[in-house]
Formats: sequence, C-alpha cells, structure tokens
Amino acid sequence: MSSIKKGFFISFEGGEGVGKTTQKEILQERLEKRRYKVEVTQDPSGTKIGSHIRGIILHKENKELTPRTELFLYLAARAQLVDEIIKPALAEGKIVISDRFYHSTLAYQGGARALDMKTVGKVNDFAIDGIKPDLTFLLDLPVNEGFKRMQPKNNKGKIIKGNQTNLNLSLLFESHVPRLAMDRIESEGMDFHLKVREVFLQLAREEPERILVLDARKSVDEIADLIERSVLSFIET
Ligand code: Z5A
Repeated sequence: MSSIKKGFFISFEGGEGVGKTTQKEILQERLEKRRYKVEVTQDPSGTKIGSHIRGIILHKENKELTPRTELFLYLAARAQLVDEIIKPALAEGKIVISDRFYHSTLAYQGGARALDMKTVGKVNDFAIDGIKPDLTFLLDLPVNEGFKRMQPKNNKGKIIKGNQTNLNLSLLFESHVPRLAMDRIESEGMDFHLKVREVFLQLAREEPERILVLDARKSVDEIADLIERSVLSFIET
C-alpha cells in the first residue's frame, strides 16, 4: 500500500448535480488501483450523526429553520465528520476525499443565505479545527444544467435508485409541477443557486493554487482524467 506521510485531503465542491459524487467515486477507484489508502466521505452525511442532521436541514417541512440555525447544523455535522472520520484517516496517512466541505458553507450560508461572511468564516474555522482541504475541485456548471442532472438522495447522500427526477429548472417555477423530489435547499429559487455558483467562483479566484475550477460540461472521463493528473502531481512530487 502507498501512503503519504501526513495524509492528503481533497474536497469536491459545486452546485447541485455537477458530478461531485461521480468524480469522487472514480478518483477513489483510480487511487486505490495505484495502491493508495483512500477514505471517501461526504459532508454533511459522512457520519451517523451527520446523516440525522442532514435529514433535519433538508426536510421540506422544516420551513421555520432560520439561516443561523441552518449554519450551525451544517457546522455541527462537519465538526463530527472532522473528529470521527477525517482526522483519524489523515493521521493514518490516507488520502481523504470529501463530497462537499468547508467551501459549501461559504457559498450557501455566507453567499446565498447572505449571513455575514467573516462570521461564517470564523465559525467554519472553529468546526474544522485546522483541517482544511489541501486541494479542492470546483465542478462548475450552469445552474439549469445541474438541475436537469439532479437525482434524489437519501439521508446518507446516496442516490435513490430507480427514481430519477431529471428536473427541468424552468418547470420548478410553475406551481402545478409537483416538487416531491426536491429538498428544502434544492427548492430555493434561481437567484439562490446563481449566488451559490458566483461565490464558489469567487472563492476559487481568491485561492487559485488550492481550488481548481473544472468545466463540468465536459464528459465524465475527461474530467476524471484531469482530476487524476492534478492529484498525482500534488501527491507524487
Ligand atoms: N449544503 C449547504 O448548504 N452548506 C454546507 O455547508 C454543505 C451543504 C456541506 C446537500 O445535498 C445540500 O446541502 C446541498 C448543499 C447544501 N444542497 N442542496 N440541495 P446532497 O447531499 O443531497 O447533494 P449534493 O451535494 O447537492 O449533490 P447532488 O446535487 O445530488 O449531485 P452531485 O453529487 O454533484 O452529482 P452526481 O450525483 O455525481 O451526478 C448527478 C447526475 O449527473 C448523475 O446522473 C450522473 O451520472 C450525471 N453526471 C455526472 N457527471 C456528468 C457529466 N460530466 N456529464 C453528464 N452527466 C454527468
């Protein structure tokens, strides 16, 4: 088994349906073929506690949830994920790959929910306890294209098979269209999701050496090759 002295932490970020889960799984397979020890997870649902928290946050009936409560719920799930999964895996020298992490909170709660970005940054830093991704892939896709690809997921963030929604964002704003498959955040309006995309891209401009933006309209294989090459260039030099 190949391992890295202090571990290496990779996160995938981006809006809905951009292909984070798909790429996380391919990267895991490719790295394991090269005999690296890999731990894959997802935020917020990478732990049992995080799955429960995700259920509270995304349940459509929890309309009274305020933006600050939502923020603390995501951070509680993240603190648990860091302590229970990520820190121990990195300490074992594993490559940790997380579907969403730190930057999602800045984009969704700091950006789209318009909470004070500095405060969000501070509490987010407290939740991660110094564990920041070494490398982040931001999969960037026009919002309506992401929504067309979206699939319903369970509380552990796993796709619910045989129930593909293929939602068309233009239909979401027509009241007669049932929204049963949409969770509380997915059902936010177009402006919300456009803001999320804008903030993600802004964060990438601020940290170009750590956040790599990939055009998610490319094919799955093309994106996977780009990701594999960049990861190897980081861990094998
Ligand atoms: N959230 C937040 O507000 N604050 C936070 O701090 C955190 C999260 C951590 C979690 O949702 C929600 O929580 C999320 C942000 C918010 N907002 N919402 N709603 P989730 O856990 O249910 O899921 P998600 O993270 O939003 O993922 P996703 O939208 O379900 O999709 P994805 O993982 O990016 O995509 P995928 O499942 O890999 O692919 C979707 C489909 O596209 C699938 O059929 C693929 O086969 C297909 N696909 C993938 N790549 C391609 C390419 N390249 N071409 C064509 N088709 C493709």
